[in-house]
Amino acid sequence: SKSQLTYSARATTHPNLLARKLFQVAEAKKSNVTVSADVTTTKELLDLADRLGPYIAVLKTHIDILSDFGEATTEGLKALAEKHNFLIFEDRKFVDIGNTVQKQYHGGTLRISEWSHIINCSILPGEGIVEALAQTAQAPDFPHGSERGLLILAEMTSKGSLATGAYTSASVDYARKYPSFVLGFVSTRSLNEVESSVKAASDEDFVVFTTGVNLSSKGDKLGQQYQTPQSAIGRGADFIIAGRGIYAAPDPVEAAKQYQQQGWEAYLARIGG
Ligand code: 6AU
Repeated sequence: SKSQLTYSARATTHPNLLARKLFQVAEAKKSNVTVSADVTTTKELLDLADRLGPYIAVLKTHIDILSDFGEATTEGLKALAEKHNFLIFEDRKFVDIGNTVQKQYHGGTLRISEWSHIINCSILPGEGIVEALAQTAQAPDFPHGSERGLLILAEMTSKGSLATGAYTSASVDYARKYPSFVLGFVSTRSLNEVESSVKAASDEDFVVFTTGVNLSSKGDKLGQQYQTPQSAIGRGADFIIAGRGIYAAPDPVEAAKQYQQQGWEAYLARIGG
């Protein structure tokens, strides 16, 4: 497993170009925090991105919950990602046949492929969804090819999640089959021990994003289940995702700094620093 290595070591050797960038950003900013900016207007989203930008590695959006999505949203996000050196992760959770997800990802109302570095999908439809999204992002005429990557939603944090067992192990299989596009997983732990029918490449280094991270709550009334930054990183997370723990805190900037510090200390402890 590569989880004992520093982010900068992983940045130099990683087979995936966007993963290299992600690790470089984390190292430069000393942050493994992804903020889940689940607000519902462009103004709130861009305000949060600008205020929290210095303390985060990734900004995660649910772009379809905005009541006023438009050109100003995506232009604003792109400019702030440049200004603060963070990556954008649209949490669209694609889950359909290949022909449909290609149209949802590229073009359409949301034009996700134009502005989002990272996307995620469920593998419920089978391998074809990964193949279809990779085909779009890696087409010869697609302009941002080296800056696009996919996280496979291999597990979920909600109570009673069905993303377990054979589903999780197929997630690992597909990640291994499309290593130039799949960055890694959204999962609650490292998946190194999960059995897979596909052999691991010698330079394999999937990136683990763990969500459901919150310092002040154990869960919500709709089945969300939380853990702390320390526990997530102890279980193998490389990046921690926090939503309400940060944006709904009395002072979101202070909260972002606190998650940044705790996430970084847990990472340093893991690499033996
Ligand atoms: O910290 P919260 O509970 O306010 O927000 C958690 C965020 C939300 C969810 O849509 C998302 O993380 N999420 C995901 C993702 C990122 O794919 C998977 C999952 O299993 N649980 C989860 O909460 O934006």
